[in-house]
Amino acid sequence: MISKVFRAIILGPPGSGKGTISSRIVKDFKLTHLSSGDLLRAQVRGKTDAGLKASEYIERGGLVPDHLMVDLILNELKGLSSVDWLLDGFPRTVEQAKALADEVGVDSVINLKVPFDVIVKRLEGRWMHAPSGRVYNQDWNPPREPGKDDVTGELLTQRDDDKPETVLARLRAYQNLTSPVTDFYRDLDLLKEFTGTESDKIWPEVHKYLSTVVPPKS
Ligand code: G5P
Ligand code: MG
Repeated sequence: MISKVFRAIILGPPGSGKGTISSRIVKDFKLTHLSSGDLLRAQVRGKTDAGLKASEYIERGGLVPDHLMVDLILNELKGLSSVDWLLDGFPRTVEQAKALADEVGVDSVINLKVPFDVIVKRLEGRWMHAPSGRVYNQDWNPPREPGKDDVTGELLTQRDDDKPETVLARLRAYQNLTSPVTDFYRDLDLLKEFTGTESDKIWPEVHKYLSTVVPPKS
């Protein structure tokens, strides 16, 4: 357990490995993982009002409107039993970053920098276990049994927004709207950037960095 509150954010373009690195952080540093994309997909599956509104933006590879996203995430954060968390995929615009800052402070912001051509290739091979958010890749980290989740044995699916044309729209949205979020956190002296093409090489660096900033575990 962590002895002092620690709140972190992981940023990076679609497919940069936020989910992959988050699952390793969560395991080693005992933070609660909150992925905005997983949260949205659960709302879409549950056909909630928010899910129905969000789905049209997600399908096109655009960003869900700020007010909807901010309400969803702040509400979810209030309901968490843990005070130590890792936000993955939020904030995605400067407006969202400001709305979060108005409610709660963060201690560290990790930014993954992975070239876009590497990303497009990766997303073609992504499979996921939608209920848990566990991600696989048919070439890089395949499930033990083809098409099935390692933990539950349930069927894996592909994300509709991983189609090549939607991936390009997501990368454009990232470039136009999400890149400025890194400047927001750089100005606050919270940003730590990691550049590379392989999560297995980025992860030891993230681990080393977090070990210097996360308060000792009791
Ligand atoms: P999401 O769900 O947040 P994205 O687009 O930000 O979606 P995504 O696609 O979930 O990010 P990731 O988490 O960064 O990517 O990457 P990942 O899943 O860990 O890895 C991608 C693939 O590469 C996997 O198959 C993995 O196994 C493989 N991989 C990882 N590392 C390596 C490696 O080293 N080598 C190889 N070969 N493979 C590797 O958001 C979805 C949508 O929801 C909305 C938007 O519409 C968005 O498009 N949304 C928001 N809208 C507004 N505001 C927000 N805050 C929003 N949040 C979500
Ligand atoms: Mg993800």
